[in-house]
Amino acid sequence: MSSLNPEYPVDPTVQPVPASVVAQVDAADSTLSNPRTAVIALGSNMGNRLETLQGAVDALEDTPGVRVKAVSPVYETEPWGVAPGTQANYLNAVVLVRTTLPPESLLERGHAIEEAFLRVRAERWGPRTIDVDIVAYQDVVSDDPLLTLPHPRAHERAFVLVPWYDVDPAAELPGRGPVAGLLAALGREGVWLRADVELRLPE
Ligand code: A4P
Ligand code: MG
Repeated sequence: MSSLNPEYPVDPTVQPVPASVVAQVDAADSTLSNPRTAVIALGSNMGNRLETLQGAVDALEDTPGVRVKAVSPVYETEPWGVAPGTQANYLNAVVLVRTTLPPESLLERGHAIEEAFLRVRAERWGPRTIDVDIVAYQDVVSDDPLLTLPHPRAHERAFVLVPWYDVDPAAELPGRGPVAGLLAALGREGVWLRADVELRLPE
């Protein structure tokens, strides 16, 4: 029996792996090792708001397949979408992550974090200990109501655009354009920097 390498004699029963299969395996590998960028908005207007936001940041970092890359300053914001004076102010922040999780798994993790902080879903836009929204996942666009990407109301919310701009001034909202331009058009009304507090980037 002939062999190119005498130490590894050719076994005639073993078929060589076709190149196309090798390419598929390589593609799967590179997906796993090719993290995507996601933008996550955090908001809280019940309980110890700052502590809850920090807990959510830490829980994201503790998630296998998620790395927190940047955490924005904290903003005090007027509640959006409800009659004035009917709800407490929010604290809002935006977190940039790199993740190997698909968008649906990242949303599931967001819901698990909301549950961990005892969020009770009573009414839409009701007060909450924590809201974890996926603002954007790479350049994915989806109109699935279970996970709409980018978040359908992000472009009209200063409490999302202001902290997002802080952590990524060159950011673009897929389908809507640069965050800087959206923010210039919208203005910063109802959003105040809380320079006295900050969220820690997990080590
Ligand atoms: N869902 C679809 N797309 C997404 C996405 N990109 N990220 C679905 C997260 N969830 C998404 O959300 C309802 C459903 O939306 C989820 O089951 C998910 O499958 P929810 O968190 O259960 O309910 P909600 O948050 O009350 O409703 P909604 O419409 O998501 O509200 P928003 O848009 O999240 O607004 N004012 C200030 N100042 N700061 C705030 O943070 N937040 C809200 C909530 C209202 N006003 C606010 C703030
Ligand atoms: Mg929400």
